[in-house]
Amino acid sequence: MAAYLNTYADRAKKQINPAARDLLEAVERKQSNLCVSVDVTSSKDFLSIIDAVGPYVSLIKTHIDIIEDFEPSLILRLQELSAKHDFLIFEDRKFADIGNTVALQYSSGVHKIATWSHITNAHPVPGPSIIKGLATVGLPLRRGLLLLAEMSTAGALARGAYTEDAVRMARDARDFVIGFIAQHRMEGVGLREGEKQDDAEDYLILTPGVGLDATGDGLGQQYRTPQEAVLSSGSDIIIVGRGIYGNPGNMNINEVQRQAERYREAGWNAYLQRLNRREE
Ligand code: S5P
Repeated sequence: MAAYLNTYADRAKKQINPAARDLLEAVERKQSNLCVSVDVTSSKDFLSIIDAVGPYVSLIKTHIDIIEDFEPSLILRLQELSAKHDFLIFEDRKFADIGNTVALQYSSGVHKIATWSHITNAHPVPGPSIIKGLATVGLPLRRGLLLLAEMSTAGALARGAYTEDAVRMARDARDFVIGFIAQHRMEGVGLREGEKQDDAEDYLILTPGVGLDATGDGLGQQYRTPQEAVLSSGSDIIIVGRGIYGNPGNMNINEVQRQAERYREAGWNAYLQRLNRREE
């Protein structure tokens, strides 16, 4: 049986990367495979959304560079909320440059991402050196990296041979690469000639493009339901943004909380169904 079909708790025990282990433990503790993507531009909205959805998530995803009134103290507030609600932090930086540059972007500048973000992600487009560069900064801090193996947008170029190469790059860097941003599982993908799938391989699949009420956003985004992502495609964590907070200009925080609860339940039920199906 593929390792990903085990419970989150069992899978946590077998992870060699501390961020992957901590994430799976938080998922199990909170009974939540929901990651909320907080794509808003004011610190106030950012913190109020996170405080509202905090009880229902195991992971908060940020785009810290879109905050217009960013100050380093925002990171302290974010860390306080992470401790208060028991979630990990994922800065969705999508690094895509040469090893030396990404190491600087990860460690330095005003945001100093590596100092506070447990997990970050990178496009595999530059080749294995991007992982090497990020690992020089992230590994000593016990961080984990996700590779973008696929994207949720219409016409995405990350498919076929590109996706296969991304998985091979991950297999060559098991200590740091904890999984993929993807729409499907990656077991059996990108095997080299004569190579057999390792049954113990257990990458985390984090899936954006999840929504219960919309099928797209008019700008290329494509949504599937939590059920489709977790049960049909084997995703481990659903990433939901606007499905939860709608239009930030016109936000009712009680409704944001209600939606987070709704998505948590949908994601968790799909996971329970996946476990049950395994026993049938
Ligand atoms: O393929 C992808 C990869 C990512 S990380 N498609 C995505 O949508 N994302 C991110 O997920 C995107 O940058 C955004 O922050 C979030 C989806 O937001 P939503 O509002 O469409 O749910």
